[in-house]
Amino acid sequence: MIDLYTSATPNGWKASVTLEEMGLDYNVKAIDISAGDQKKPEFLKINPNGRIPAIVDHDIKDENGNGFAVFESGALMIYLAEKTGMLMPKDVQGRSKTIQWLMFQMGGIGPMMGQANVFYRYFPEKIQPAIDRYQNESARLFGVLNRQLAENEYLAGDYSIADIANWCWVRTHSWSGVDIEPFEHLVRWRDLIAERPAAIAGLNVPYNLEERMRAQSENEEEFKKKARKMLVGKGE
Ligand SMILES: N[C@@H](CCC(=O)N[C@@H](CS)C(=O)NCC(=O)O)C(=O)O
Repeated sequence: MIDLYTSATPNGWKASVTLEEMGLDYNVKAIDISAGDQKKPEFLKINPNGRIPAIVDHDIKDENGNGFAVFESGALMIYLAEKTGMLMPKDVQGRSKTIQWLMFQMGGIGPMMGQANVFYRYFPEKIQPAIDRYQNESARLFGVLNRQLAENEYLAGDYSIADIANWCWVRTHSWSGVDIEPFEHLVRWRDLIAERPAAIAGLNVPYNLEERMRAQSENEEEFKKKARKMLVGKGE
């Protein structure tokens, strides 16, 4: 059995959508990142970086006889793909293509959209050059995905962990203030994956997303305050 430590964020959904797609049994351990659960000593033993997501695979023991822990969402997805033989080709080139588009998300889409969220959404001071920089870079990266998807149904051959990783972020584009309507192939792909039962199920981990969105829009200021507190240690 696998324990999944997660929150309702794009990086968290990457793990839950992957587990759902693979049909693996897993226990959800909700981590309240605004309360700082991810910095507690017991969680740092699982993820020394103090962030979600992380998994502990109790089917495999580490050198101390504990379940095997995996942190960093991209590494976690590769681990699960290799464990199950699903969602990543086994031949060297196919595997490399999948990992290339996965790393594109890890090193590009995630950090750029993440920083766009910080400067556009969470910081009270509106630093326009920083907002422009991260939104423009996110849009440029969307253009790269769009060009790849113009010629390919999915990013790297068949549907894979690379699609899941990018999709979990791209679908939140409006939170980062970046429009995807100009990218018609990206919109097609976004809508295609959104219909997958496992994608829908994964987005509802650790709790019902629609209910959360409703609560969040009613309390947007409260939500932003918590996010600022997490980012800079104070919420005002
Ligand atoms: N590179 C990491 C990033 C993980 C990450 O930034 N997680 C965020 C949520 S999306 C988090 O745990 N934030 C809490 C914090 O910054 O303390 C990964 O892909 O796993």
